[in-house]
Amino acid sequence: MRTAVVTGASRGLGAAFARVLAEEGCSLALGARDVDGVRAVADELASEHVVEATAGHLDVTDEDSLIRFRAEVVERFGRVDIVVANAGIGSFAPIVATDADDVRAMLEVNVTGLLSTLKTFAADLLAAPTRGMVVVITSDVSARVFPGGAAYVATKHAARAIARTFQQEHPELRVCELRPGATATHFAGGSPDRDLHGHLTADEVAETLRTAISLPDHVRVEELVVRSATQAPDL
Ligand code: NJP
Repeated sequence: MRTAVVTGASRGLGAAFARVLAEEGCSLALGARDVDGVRAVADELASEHVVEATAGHLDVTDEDSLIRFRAEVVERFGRVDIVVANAGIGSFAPIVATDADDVRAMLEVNVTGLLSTLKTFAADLLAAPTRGMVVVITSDVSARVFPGGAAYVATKHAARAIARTFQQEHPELRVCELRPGATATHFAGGSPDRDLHGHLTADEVAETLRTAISLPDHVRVEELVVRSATQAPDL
């Protein structure tokens, strides 16, 4: 039974990815800063899908927090086969209205936090009995730009570069960049209950993860892009 780690699993896409992983029979190790929230997700999935699920405090901007979380996971399950690096934040403004604190916060979570997550779990993924897999949740904007998104877009371009570099540094692993379009979650002050025009649901995005984790070990799904059909196509 594979063990899957999901960062930022207390709600939104992270919780939806955890559901798909549970449905595919993975043991779950879920982390987020909202411990009550992430425990509720783990408890619900464990009872619904008869999988083992653990949840703990995790702040990806704090390397000690990652090290503690990783130690708990390894003690409980003894292996890590899949890491879904999902934790991320976003705030949006035209460049002339940029708030430096917002930029620093995004860089801390979306870039430094991602690097630290990969660093923390690299050895476990390389030692996994299956071919270790990393799924990096970037964005459909990881390879394009739009007005008002400069800082967030820059962090997701960086995340795409980090995912690709990690793959080159570890060709024995499978790195998948999952690029969601606008999705109805709490992201950037949004709401999962919003009118879905132009938005996907978190469950719709998470379905694409099922493909990547269900294919045999020798198949590497390198990139998944998913957008609402009502969103303008990327030309
Ligand atoms: O957002 P939200 P999503 N350490 O706000 C966690 C990308 N994306 O699910 O720590 C650890 O509902 C936070 O947990 P907590 C986006 O860039 C989204 O939509 O308890 N965890 C929560 O569980 C991001 O990478 C859209 O506050 C931290 C989760 O992250 C990913 O999808 C479009 C953390 C965020 O849940 C998931 O975002 C797109 C930290 N320091 C890309 N800081 C979209 N929704 O439209 C935050 O292109 N978290």
